[in-house]
Amino acid sequence: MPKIVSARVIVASPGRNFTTLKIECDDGTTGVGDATLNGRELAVAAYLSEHVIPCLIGRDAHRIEDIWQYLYKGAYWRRGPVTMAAIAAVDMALWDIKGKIAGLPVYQLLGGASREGCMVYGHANGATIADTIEAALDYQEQGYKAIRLQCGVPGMASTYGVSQDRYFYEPADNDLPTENVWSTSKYLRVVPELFAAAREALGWDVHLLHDVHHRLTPIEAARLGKDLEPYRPFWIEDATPAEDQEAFRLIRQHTTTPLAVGEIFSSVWDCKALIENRLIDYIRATVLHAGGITHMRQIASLADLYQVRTGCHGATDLSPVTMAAALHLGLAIPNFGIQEYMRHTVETDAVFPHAYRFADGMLHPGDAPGLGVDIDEALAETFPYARAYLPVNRLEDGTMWSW
Ligand code: GCO
Ligand code: MG
Repeated sequence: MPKIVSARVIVASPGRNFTTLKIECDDGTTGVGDATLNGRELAVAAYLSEHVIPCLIGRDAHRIEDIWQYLYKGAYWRRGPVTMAAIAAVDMALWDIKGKIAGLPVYQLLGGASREGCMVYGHANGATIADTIEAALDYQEQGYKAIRLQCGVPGMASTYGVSQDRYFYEPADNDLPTENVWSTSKYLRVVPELFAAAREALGWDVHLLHDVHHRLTPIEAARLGKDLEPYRPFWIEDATPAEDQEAFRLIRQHTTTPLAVGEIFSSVWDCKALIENRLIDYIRATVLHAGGITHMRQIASLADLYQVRTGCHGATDLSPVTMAAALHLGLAIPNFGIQEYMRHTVETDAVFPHAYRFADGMLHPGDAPGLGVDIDEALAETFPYARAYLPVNRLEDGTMWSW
């Protein structure tokens, strides 16, 4: 058996902050896992170092399911983003180790490829509709089959999803939270105009997506879904905050626009009612924030029973380790839908050399044994952690709102 002899947490900021776990076995095999929780990176690092790593030493690295159950049930305090990101990092690292020992890419261990690659969506954004369309045309040119559209809202200084940089989007931008201002009525006017312009410019062969980022009430979300129907969006995402799961029934009653939810979910229990009641079409939970490959596979299996497909979160605050793990799972499961792909910076890619590659609008995890991704620890050390928060959001009268 490959015995776990050491594990360490690496917190580094190559372009943005990442928390990474590296596990080492007595035969010298190593595995990596991503434990990044945006704006709360050190909480997971401490959870791993203080409370998880001591329990791992001496265990058989092959017993992935048993270790998962040990960490989940053994903590007594179940679920939550910090706990589940920590368990996820261990889980990813153990799958990586198993694959390396077997000499197989992880997707082979999960049943083998069910498709040629994982369709991804790119991110087109701009201060104006015209800028966003220009960016979207660029993605179309590069072969993307699916594009997320976000644009600035006239009369508002900043909008979720709209970046300063043409290629890279990074909302965690300050060592104390930036304050944004939000107006639902201004926003609801601009999105249908954006989609109309996009269909005009891009045609009908490309999938178009949009992220509402938890900002609408159920009836406002129903209105947006209805207004976008003529443009056949692939989905609208996080239309209303998903703690209120019943709210999705109301949205459903009014629109056939597909609904995607779940990037902040931490376990199958967050997904269960939405899936079983057929209130959503795509589940966006990830291998990182929802307990690793082992648990995400369970979520996908439940979803498959109800014809719900995956559309896993893949923003830049999920490291290339998560992207690799998501692609192995996405390639293997029967009900893969789409994978978010927000490109990492050059610095991030250099610190995390990886085998996954983009071609024809799809990402493929590659055929390196294990996850096919590593961390260059010496290079990581040259990018020290610096506290960075996501913004907060207020209505125009100062009321706190969802960012
Ligand atoms: C997405 C997400 C991100 C999040 C970010 C928070 O759909 O990609 O909404 O942009 O805001 O991951 O850490
Ligand atoms: Mg989102």
